[in-house]
Amino acid sequence: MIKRYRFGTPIETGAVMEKGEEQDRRELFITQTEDGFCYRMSDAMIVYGLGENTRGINKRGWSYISCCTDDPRHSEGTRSLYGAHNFLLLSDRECHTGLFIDTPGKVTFDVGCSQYDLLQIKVEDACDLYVIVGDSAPSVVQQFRSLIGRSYIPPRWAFGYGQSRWGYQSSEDIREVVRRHREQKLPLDSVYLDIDYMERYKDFTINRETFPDFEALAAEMKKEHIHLVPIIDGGVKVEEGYDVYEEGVQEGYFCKDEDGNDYIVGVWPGKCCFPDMLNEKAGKWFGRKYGRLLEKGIDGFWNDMNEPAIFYSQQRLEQVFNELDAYRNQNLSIDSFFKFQNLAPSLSNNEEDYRAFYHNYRGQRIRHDKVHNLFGFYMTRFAAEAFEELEPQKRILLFSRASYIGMHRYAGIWQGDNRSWWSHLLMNIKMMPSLNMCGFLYTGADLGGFGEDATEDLVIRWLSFGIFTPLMRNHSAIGTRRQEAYQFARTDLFRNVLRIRYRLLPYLYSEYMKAALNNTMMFQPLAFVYPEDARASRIEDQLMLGENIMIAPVYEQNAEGRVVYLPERMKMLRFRTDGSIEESIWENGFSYVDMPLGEVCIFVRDHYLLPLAEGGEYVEEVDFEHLKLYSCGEEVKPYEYYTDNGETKEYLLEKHIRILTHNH
Ligand code: MIG
Repeated sequence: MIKRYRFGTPIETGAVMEKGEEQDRRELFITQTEDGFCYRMSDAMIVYGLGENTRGINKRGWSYISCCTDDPRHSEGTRSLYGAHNFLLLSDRECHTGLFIDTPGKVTFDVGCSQYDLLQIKVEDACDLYVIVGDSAPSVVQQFRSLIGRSYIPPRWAFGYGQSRWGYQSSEDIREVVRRHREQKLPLDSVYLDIDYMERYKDFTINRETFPDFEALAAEMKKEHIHLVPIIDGGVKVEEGYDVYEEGVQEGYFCKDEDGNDYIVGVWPGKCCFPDMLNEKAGKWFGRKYGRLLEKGIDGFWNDMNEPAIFYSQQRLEQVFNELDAYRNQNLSIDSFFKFQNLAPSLSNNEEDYRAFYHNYRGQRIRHDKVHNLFGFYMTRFAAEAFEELEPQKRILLFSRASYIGMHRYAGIWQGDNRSWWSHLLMNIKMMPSLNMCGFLYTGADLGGFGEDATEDLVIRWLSFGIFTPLMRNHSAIGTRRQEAYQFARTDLFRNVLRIRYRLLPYLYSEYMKAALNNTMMFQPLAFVYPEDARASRIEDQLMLGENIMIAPVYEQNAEGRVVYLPERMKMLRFRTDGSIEESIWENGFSYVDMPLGEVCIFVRDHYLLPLAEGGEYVEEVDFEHLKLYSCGEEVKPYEYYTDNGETKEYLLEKHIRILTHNH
């Protein structure tokens, strides 16, 4: 049951499909405070949700701020990442309640941080509050998901392995990446083009000096079953003669400052303007520009810097220069030194700058901070709507860095600038169910870590988890140690891990499609499947993946295995490095399981089965028809196997589901 309560007159976000009738606020079970809501949590209550965020699956004990932020330090202390996902699920034995705060501005969730038993929510602007009651946690999620609409469905090739790096400078660099994967028999389906492919970081341009043969390259790659996936940035370079800039100026498509002038910020290309992504006309115009790359044979994109990230605003830059100058002849002491030192960093993503420009949204001038969390959403939405127009029959890969709930219908997200740290591998694991609750199914983190130097063992372990995430992309920052699968000594271990992904593809794709079409989760906390098991409800480093299996990744350096909690007896499939699979039965309880580097262990639930393919070096090579079934127990639940052509948009469940029961 879903009820909507209204507080003030909120700005439309586009998050939900149908708002439903407004309810009487006096019936609300949580307390309304001066600036939000307050609720006393029972000791046993677990608070799930909040999508893209740091910390645990259980969000208790910390406070989070929904405010899309480009912050490359994802630490325990971080309160905001790139997405704003205002959904919580309060769950204990007696009740399961979902809360969705629909408002495009800032929201603070203090989940027992200030006071351990209080959930305190601060909302800056008007909002709709949706309260969802169900008889189990999954049922609340399913209702919420039906409220916000069906999740994005990518083309099937996008479930293949992708290689990315900021710093692939030329067509030759791209060819080399592909060649080395193919030579080493490391499966691969896509190579990402970071900002280096553009002419001086200008959206929708190609650097013809370094990518003279861009179209031919795309065609050649396609023959090798490789898709090129270029990046698009949120800011448009200010440059005379650059048509996107000039059209934007002429048509008034850019965000304006207080006085109605185009608002100028510094981002990648230096000075930029922000297209008014919230404005219908401007958004459509920007969206259609993606067509330029579609025409060149591109069928996938990633949208970056759309929080939107600001390195500096022109106004503040001048101020800071002046202030810096004032310190020049001072004796910098404890009072002044730190102020001085903070001046330059205060330039980036400064809150004041977000209050200094305006959108024209649904005919109204609205200050940016009031709708901040919608910028990346609408940039992505207009791109997706343009694809719908330009290529109505075809699925196009699209994912974004910034997001708000509602964007999940149009695209996926990646989890931003993590680092090559073991703790970030664990964070990646914990974030998956939270994201799924909020509708984001097509998602994954930069495998191997984006910032800092990766080590071989970290990349192998991270890939060993990444083989389960729908978006499986190895990405890293310029200047860091190279971390492609062929860069390390033990290529055979990488090959083994990547091959497992391709063997799992029929199951992963099937589970993805069912999750999208039934509004269910692909990654669930153990508690969702074993609600009666108190131990299971506290396990955060193992996940249920689809209906049939459990995973328990290794996320610590030099570990040779780990303790696994089995809520019931299961069959473990050990994928050995020689390609064979060893099967063993494990009883319920805690067990130590050996998991040497390069081996992967998957737990099949009792009375369930796991279908596996032979594998392949790219998705198209995988045989989705002839599968080998591995089952736990004699009598297994028939498996509802979803397959389709992976390209077009007829998704009907009835048509594409087949029942698998035993090997033929
Ligand atoms: O300020 O395009 O998160 O994936 O490689 C950095 C360069 C800008 C941030 C993205 C990252 C990408 C990088 N971008």
